[in-house]
Amino acid sequence: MSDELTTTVENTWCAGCGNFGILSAFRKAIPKLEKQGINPKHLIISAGIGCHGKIFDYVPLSGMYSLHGRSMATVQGIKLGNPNLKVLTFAGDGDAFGEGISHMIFAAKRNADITVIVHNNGTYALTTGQFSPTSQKGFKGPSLPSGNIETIEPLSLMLEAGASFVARGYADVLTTLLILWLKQYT
Ligand SMILES: Cc1ncc(C[n+]2csc(CCOP(=O)(O)OP(=O)(O)O)c2C)c(N)n1
Repeated sequence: MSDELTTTVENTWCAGCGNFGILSAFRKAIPKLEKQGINPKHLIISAGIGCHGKIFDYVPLSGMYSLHGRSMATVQGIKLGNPNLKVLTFAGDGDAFGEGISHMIFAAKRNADITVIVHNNGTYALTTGQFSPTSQKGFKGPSLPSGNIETIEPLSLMLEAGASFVARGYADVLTTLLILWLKQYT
């Protein structure tokens, strides 16, 4: 496993995108977790479809791409197949709280022992900026030129559904959040 945890795939995210912070935080967390006894070979990842999903190509970990809104189900399946693995998926906010919202609620309800990292940019980025369930009120995009009038609070929703750990931070804080979460199971 390379120290930098990089791959040869060209990064095509737009300059300044928050996805870079999440990628960098994730790369920093892996060696720290390894020191705490979590073998990266036993950390399996997945991703939905969207800009966020490209992160799957940028880290040399095992796993499988999923479908839009379905990666929470994919990692639950992997976990069921081998409960000794740690499973983690990256999801967009459209992915997690639009198309995949039922998977999120049921995974939280049944305490599925999966980690979901939501790249919450408040828009459907890959498909050019339509509003998503977490878009701020007033957000204007190609599908809603007059401005968004409704939003949801993802953390309260997950807590209400029964999630055992929820946390939210700016992309760079993720290293700490990841370690905190995974540590409680070691
Ligand atoms: C079932 C399904 N519906 C719609 C699409 C089209 N689609 C691809 S990416 C995307 C939006 C992704 O937005 P988000 O999940 O927020 O991720 P981001 O691109 O912002 O990282 C959509 C609607 C799809 N691939 N599959």
